[in-house]
Amino acid sequence: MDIIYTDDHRLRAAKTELYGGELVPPFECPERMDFILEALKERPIGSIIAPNHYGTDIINQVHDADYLSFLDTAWDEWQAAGMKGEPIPTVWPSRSMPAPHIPAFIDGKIGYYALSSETSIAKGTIEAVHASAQVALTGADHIASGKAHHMFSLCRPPGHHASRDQYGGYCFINNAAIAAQYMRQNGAQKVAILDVDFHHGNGTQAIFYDRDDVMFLSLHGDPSDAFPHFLGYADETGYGQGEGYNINYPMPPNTPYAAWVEALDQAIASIRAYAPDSLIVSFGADTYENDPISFFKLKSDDYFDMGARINALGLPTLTVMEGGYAVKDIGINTVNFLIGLER
Ligand code: Q9C
Ligand code: ZN
Repeated sequence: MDIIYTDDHRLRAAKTELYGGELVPPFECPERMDFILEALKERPIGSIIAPNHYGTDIINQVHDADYLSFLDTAWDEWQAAGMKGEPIPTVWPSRSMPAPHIPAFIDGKIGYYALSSETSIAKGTIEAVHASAQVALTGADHIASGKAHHMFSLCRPPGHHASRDQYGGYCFINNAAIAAQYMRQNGAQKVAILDVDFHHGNGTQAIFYDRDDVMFLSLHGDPSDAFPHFLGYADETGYGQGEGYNINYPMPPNTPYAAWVEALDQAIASIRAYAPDSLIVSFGADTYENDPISFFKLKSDDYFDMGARINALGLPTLTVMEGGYAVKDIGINTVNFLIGLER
């Protein structure tokens, strides 16, 4: 399996994340990629290739134009307003302000376009975000064109929390969603997205909620106890045409692989019944027992089995990197998954 990767992710090097009432170094850091690259060097599974450039057409089909131009200028506008730290939202259009105008001043705009406050924007963020999107599109192209049966898009920053017009949870452009949209435009009638990151893929769910041509399935920490808290419950099953094509598997704190894999097998059975032309796996290594911000109890060897079960579907499969923060083990666990996928 070949890997799409670019060093341009390093342009995203924010200094701060709002965590536990303090500004700390971001969990979503460039070193994450170094550990994965190191593990891929020790156990090579294919070539590491640079992304192609597909422009912004597909990105514009998934995200709103005003949101994308906000991302383009947020850092500059924040600087111009004389702010000292990195852009972090402090105000939102809350339930009691239900029909918001889009404010002109950057403080208000940030609150409008952010779904959470831990993710600071920094100089270079937007460049890295667009590079990550091209990494996803390149992987989608290899699958859609039939050039490859498996591809790994080593995206950073991740994408699954980003909705049509909101960023947060370390995500800005939804890489898995644009990959799915690319596949739909290039021969696939039906695409399934299986999200195995610890966190619910709220952005991906929202983007495809009313569609039956892209099925979304997510295994994640129960949102009652885990980020993003306000989406990812089992009763969210799709809307309109999309009814029945969204499936959530929330699981409680300390879930071990033995319980997690029962949900995976159910998800796999639903994907098989849907019979998509291709599969996208939103892969996060944050289900790991030692992940610093998550609460499942998966062990390193479990990732081989996870990959092998997904491979048994026999579908052309693009794996897109999402989260995973136990930096020293994220490489081992990610490569274990990829090796499992080819078993
Ligand atoms: N107390 C991804 O894995 N904050 N994003 C968690 C925990 C946000 C995770 C706070 C976590 C976002 C792509
Ligand atoms: Zn995650």
